Amino acid sequence: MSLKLDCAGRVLGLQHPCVMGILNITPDSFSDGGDFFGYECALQHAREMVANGADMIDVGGESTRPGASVVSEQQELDRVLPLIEALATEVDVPISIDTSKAGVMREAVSAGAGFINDVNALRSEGALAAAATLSVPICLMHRQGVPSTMQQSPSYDNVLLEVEVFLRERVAACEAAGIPPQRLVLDPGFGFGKTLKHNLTLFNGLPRFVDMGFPVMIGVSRKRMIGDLLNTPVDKRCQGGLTLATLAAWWGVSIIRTHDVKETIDTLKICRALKDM
Ligand code: 9MG
Repeated sequence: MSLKLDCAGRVLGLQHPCVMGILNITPDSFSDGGDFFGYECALQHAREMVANGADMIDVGGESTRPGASVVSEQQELDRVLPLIEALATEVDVPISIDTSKAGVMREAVSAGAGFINDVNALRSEGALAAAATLSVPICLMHRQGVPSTMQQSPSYDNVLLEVEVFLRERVAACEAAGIPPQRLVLDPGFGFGKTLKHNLTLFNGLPRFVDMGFPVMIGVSRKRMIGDLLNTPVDKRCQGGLTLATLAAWWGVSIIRTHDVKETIDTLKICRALKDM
């Protein structure tokens, strides 16, 4: 596995786990309740995450939370492009675009994004072909079902095996489309068409995904799996997320996607000190 990703000229070193700060520009975003909706607020929040040490920022204009409403390509572009343009000149960390739409991928990369985070693993119309023309890394995430119904009755015979097979198939599709494996990052997709038991099984299986030979990314920040385990509302799930980030980093996960940047960075510093001994 390569120990760095070239994100359109901004290099993300993967010798140690990286922190991806979440910037949702949606009125219904999952865990910040839309607090950062609005250009100025979002920009300020991104600046703070970078000042706190975020290694990259993930900009999303369409919520992927269960039951979220769908937005048009134009709405998504109107939300994300001004921010990507501003961030690309103001900060020097890679900017990721969280989208499944081919048109948004293209426009975001020409505005300065250097990484594509696709929760639909390039299965949307035109996405594979678009990603093949853009020389940036891509995160392929597993999801069962679609956001509006994915949590209604998720079902697997063997969740670990099925997620692994899915990711291998998507890697093969990327290779067939001309996307080199060095540009791929894999994500088992916690909370996307999974029960608590599925999520826990997948989490325990993280070493198996790491062994696939690609950088692995995870997103568990403030998610329901933590709320279910701790019986806590969204704003009281940071500690649970840090525990999971610690375990993931210990097992070799490369990128942690989180709302709680500063706390996650502190946690990873402790892991790194122990690993480097
Ligand atoms: C956009 N988004 C929300 N949750 C996510 C997760 O777990 N992984 C990735 N890659 N993206 C996510």
